[in-house]
Amino acid sequence: MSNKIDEKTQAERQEFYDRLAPGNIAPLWEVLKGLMPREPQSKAAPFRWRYQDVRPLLMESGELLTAEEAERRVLVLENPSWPGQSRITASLYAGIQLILPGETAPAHRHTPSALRFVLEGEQGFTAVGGERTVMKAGDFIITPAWAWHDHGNEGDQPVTWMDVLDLPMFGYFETTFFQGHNDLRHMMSRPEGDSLARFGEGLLPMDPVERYGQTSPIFNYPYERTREALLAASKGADPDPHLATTLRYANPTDGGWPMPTIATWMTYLPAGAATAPIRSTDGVIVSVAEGTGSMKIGEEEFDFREKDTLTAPGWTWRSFRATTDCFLFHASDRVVHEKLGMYREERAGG
Ligand code: 1HN
Repeated sequence: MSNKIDEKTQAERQEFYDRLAPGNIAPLWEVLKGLMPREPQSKAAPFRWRYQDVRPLLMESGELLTAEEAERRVLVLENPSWPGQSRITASLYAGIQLILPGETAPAHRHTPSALRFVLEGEQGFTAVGGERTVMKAGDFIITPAWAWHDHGNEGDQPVTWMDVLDLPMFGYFETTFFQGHNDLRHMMSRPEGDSLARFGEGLLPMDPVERYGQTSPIFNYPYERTREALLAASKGADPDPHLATTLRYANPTDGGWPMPTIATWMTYLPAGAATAPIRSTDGVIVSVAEGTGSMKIGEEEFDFREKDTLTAPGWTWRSFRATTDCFLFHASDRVVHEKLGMYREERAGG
């Protein structure tokens, strides 16, 4: 189709379109290029939230209302491109949650899944589907879809963590269900550590156990173990140019990702090291478990330190540079891209 059209033709076409619109009909050829770009053009913006900026605001919110009043006292990390939409990437929600000493975030359940990446505190706990786990900095904890859960703090220091939920996905599909529990805390049916003992030791129960469908039966992947594994793995092989030493979290029953909608992995990058640029279709969230350094996202460079959160849009080059030893937790919707045949990545240089 020629791009040069005269005014008369344009007017004729417009007149035609105007007659289509009232019947909720539209010409594809006017929108085709927008529907089918040559490659993904994420509307998301790259961004970094410094924990030193977020923390004082979070503590201030702790003086304004209780965890119980708030249901969940969270400051949402909003992608600059989507104010008010509770999205950090196109398909994921993230926020920073605070539980003060003695508080409880009341029991409820919902069809979206959640992960917690713990930032601060030693004596916070989360209870999921009848089992409790202590929350320690760097732990990756899962709340499966439709599992009852509540959180508490039995120490004398604040407890904080990053929440990531697949809420925008559920919003898109219009499939969100939510239910409050009658009690502040739901009933425990297993001792602490039960899941890790049964599923997290390279052993599995003899009879298959269907606990949470497509979600890993391990619901706390402790940082201590992840960190140790990464350090040991870094000694056994040269770092990958793009991934350095990266291990992905896994569901021990099938080897797949631990959650049906959110992929998670951790990268170890020693002081002075850097990675070559990589881009992938998934928009990525990074939480800095340890270390200082910088992340280049597209043309922008963000320095970071411990507990900062960063986000990189899909199909945007990203790379790291470590000033001190870095442990970088990642979360994205890559698992969904893989299942739906949408996942692509590209690696440069190296
Ligand atoms: C939620 O249930 C939690 O359980 C955290 O801690 C954040 C954000 C939106 C909707 C539900 C939680 C949430 C949430």
